[in-house]
Amino acid sequence: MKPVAAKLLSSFLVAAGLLAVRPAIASTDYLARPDVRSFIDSMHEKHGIETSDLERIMGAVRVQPVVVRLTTPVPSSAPSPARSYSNYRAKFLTPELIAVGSQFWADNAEYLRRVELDYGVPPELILGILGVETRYGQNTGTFRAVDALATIAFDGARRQDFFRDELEQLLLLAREKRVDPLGIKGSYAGAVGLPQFMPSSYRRYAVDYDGDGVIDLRGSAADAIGSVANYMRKFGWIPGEPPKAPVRLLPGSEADLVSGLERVHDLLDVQGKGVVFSGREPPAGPISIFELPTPGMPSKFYAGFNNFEVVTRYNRSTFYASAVLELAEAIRKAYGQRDQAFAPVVSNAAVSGFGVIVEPTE
Ligand SMILES: [Ca+2]
Repeated sequence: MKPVAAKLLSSFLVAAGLLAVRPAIASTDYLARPDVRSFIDSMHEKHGIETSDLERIMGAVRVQPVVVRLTTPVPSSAPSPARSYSNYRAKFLTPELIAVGSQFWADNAEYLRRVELDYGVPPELILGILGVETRYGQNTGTFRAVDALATIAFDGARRQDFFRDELEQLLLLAREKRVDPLGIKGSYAGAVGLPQFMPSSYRRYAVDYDGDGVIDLRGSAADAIGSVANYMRKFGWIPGEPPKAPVRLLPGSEADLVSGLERVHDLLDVQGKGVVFSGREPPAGPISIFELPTPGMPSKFYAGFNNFEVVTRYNRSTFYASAVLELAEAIRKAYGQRDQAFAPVVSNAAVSGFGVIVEPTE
């Protein structure tokens, strides 16, 4: 394996080399814009980054019309196709992706074992997320993160403030990592690396898990694994608790009970309204009731617990979190690692004499 420090240096040189041979595009127009100027001024004042550096970076931004298109909501007047969970899950629950995930588990077995001990997060959850996000690194994104973030921040249809903040975070991240921000690649929304962290999450939650002194979510599977586990733990993953359970609702009670992502229900309350749970005993705490619809078929309904909400902190979607958990379970079965997905862990996060799992020491 190539040392990461050398890799960073070479990617910096590649970026610099590209800049030398490629003429800047539309730089003067972009730098003349008041909103871009004000961003540059605030980056200089808040963080002390040289104005000339900021002008070099922002002057090199290539606005990406495709990014605007991909991030612009469809007008509500347009006919919207009925949402189908069955179609959504079919993109990920493929024999091919399950096989790649199992191989990824085998290749990174040591880190995935350790991560469960360190963070109390089961390996299959990490595999579900990395599979849905980037197919284990096959699709980490081909846009320059600066282009994607600046395009949405200054020419996007919505959430401009959010993406301006992420652009700020990206420039700070590049400074900390001592790489040229123009060399960082990501998705059309500026998400980076195997786990597709936004720059703010990268700075807040990413960890160096292979211990080489560098955090590298694109080149190090170990760093990606540790970082996703840290993210899940920080957002409140509770070791050993199931994320969701299938439920049966009384006919006609759907409108009253389905709450989507919101955990607004009390267990006894919904049981009083005729909701029947299957599987293990539901954990304590408020629950959501969500629906996975497929046109032409009866909807499936589930109760979402704390750990389901944690997965949706990665992406606010019941489809997303459900597919992640299904993929996780399929890979765990294929890998033949355990009898039960999301089983309680015994860890150096310490199980007390009374069987209560307590916080890991860091
Ligand atoms: Ca590392």
